[in-house]
Amino acid sequence: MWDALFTDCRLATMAAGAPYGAASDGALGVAGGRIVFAGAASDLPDRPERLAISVERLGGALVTPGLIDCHTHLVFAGDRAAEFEMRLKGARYEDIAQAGGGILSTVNAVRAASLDELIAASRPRLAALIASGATTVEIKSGYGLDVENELKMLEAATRLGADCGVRVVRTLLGLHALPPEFHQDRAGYVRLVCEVMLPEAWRRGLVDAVDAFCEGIGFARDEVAELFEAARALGVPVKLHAEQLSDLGGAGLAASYGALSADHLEYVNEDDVAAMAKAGAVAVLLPGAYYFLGETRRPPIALFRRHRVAMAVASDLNPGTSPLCSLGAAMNMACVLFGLAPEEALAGATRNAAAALGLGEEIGTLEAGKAADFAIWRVAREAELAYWISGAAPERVFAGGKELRRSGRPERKTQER
Ligand code: DI6
Ligand code: FE
Repeated sequence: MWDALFTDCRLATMAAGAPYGAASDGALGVAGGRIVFAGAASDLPDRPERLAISVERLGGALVTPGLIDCHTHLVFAGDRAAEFEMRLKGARYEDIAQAGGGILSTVNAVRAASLDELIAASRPRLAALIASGATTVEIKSGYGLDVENELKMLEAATRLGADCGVRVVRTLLGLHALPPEFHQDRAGYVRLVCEVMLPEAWRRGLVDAVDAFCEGIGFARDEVAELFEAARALGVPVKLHAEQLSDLGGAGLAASYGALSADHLEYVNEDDVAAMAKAGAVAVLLPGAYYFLGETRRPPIALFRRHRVAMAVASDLNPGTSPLCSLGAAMNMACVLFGLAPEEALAGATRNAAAALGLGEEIGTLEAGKAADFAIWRVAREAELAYWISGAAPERVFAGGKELRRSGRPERKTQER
């Protein structure tokens, strides 16, 4: 017997092929935390009551894969509202960074926080993402910038995932900014990240991928290449913040290392888009940062489509450039600001986001064999998921077949037969 069977619903399976991969009179079967059936109710092998312990009719609701936020910096302490005020008065993000503010002000707050304080400060942000429908969230380090504090951030991310019952994918972002103590010694810091920070995080099982900020105010291509060599030697997957504010050829470099994704990409050139297509790297679009920084140059969506580069959409949740705790809002911005179709935005927050995390076999679509991560939405049209500026609210969210408790609403008892 299956554990649960949901019927009388529309399934947006998001399996590759038709938009939404929709089944209108759908059914979703779950057993042992995995999907055992996803398709038309007429294809069920037996009568519902004979198949599952619990059978629920969903009254025509829409069921989608659990959303996947494949790019966040949600573990941090403090905030950057003062910097926001400075920018509104005309200061540029890059100038604030160069004057020692920006990322480094969050580094000071993170270093001063204990592990428990960091977890407590970050938990509401993860809870908000879950309330927006997320069942998998990637979290980057990058505000510790020394071995002890980067490990503390990765530990906080690990604990948050376990506490909240969602899958958390941890990315080491040691090359996010140059810490003040290495001001005269860039090469020394890059060496520390490659030779100590990454191997130590990997040895402790605290890291799933590595990332770097390849930018004029971040790190150069050759410094990133050094990190990617170290990651390759250990077998750690790589991804890259590339071409957010200028074109340094980061996306091409990432592609040459078989990166899972290149992220931002406002300034990417066509050769590098072609290289990404060849490498199968996902283009992760981060409209929250584009919006919050008041950028005007959009990522080249038409080129991604033409070269068949898969596009993901993520929140980039961080205190400096994207204080955004809703994946639905990021989907809305991807449509309004970048011109994605609503089904592209949903694919970007499900199937393509899974690929950007190297988890395409495990999550991202409603298909038999995958984890039973899904969300139920009381909407009449699929496009509504990208329509609300603040994001649509899922009625219920399941991760690994278990219903997640959401703030303000007691856990719902499943109807037993
Ligand atoms: N790009 C971003 O948009 C964030 N990090 C990065 O590499 C910004 C991080 C911050 O300003 O705190
Ligand atoms: Fe980012």
